[in-house]
Amino acid sequence: MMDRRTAIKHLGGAATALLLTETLVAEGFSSGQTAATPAPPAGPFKLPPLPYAYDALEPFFDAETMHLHHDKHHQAYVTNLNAAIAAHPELAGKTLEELVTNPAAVPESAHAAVRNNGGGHANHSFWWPTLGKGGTAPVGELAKAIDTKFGSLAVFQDKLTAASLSVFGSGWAWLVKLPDSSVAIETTPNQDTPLTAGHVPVLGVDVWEHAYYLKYQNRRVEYVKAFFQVLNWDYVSSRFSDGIKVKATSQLG
Ligand code: MN3
Repeated sequence: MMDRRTAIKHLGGAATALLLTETLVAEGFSSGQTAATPAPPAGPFKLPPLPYAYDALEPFFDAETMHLHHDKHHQAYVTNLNAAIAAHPELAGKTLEELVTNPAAVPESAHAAVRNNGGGHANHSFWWPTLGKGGTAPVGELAKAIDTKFGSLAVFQDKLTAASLSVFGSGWAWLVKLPDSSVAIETTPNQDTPLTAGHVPVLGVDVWEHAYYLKYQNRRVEYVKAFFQVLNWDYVSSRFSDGIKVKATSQLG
């Protein structure tokens, strides 16, 4: 018995067109007037794998939230950023850091897409490795910088918590390294990143509801407390000491 493709070769005219259409539909392609949902462009940006198990931060950050947050929300930023690049070929070849630190180089029609999705990809790529339960306090140069600025770790944690609660709607609270190597707390709305202002994130709290609503509902303060339980102080301290600019850039690749 002939399969469909062999059959098509033996037919002509309208019959071929009809069979071809049916074959394409059967194989998952759209036909005629039915608009296909185009497959998202495969690159150039990729979702980095979560650097630990989805349940590694239990019971503070639950596995279901981690799946949704990483696999769906972060993936969506990557997918939408790739779509923006595909629609603006002049952006091809730019690194993520170039896109988020130099908005002037992005055409007006791509500004919002790159700001939101490039920022979302940068912020989340930065964020995942800063979690993971390593150490209970900053060490080395970061410990000194926090003490110099805030007086103690406890005061810093109170101020970062207050900053996290002060974000109206969606955004982030950050500890950043300033060009003079001191540290400061700042907040950004939506997926804006401190990198755009030349400030390098040291650690950050994602206060989008997608980060906590399943487990904590409207109790953002409990989520921020949980954040401090899963913050990988060893990692953020070593990033700070290692020449944070270089590390920040490589993390955005
Ligand atoms: Mn998020």
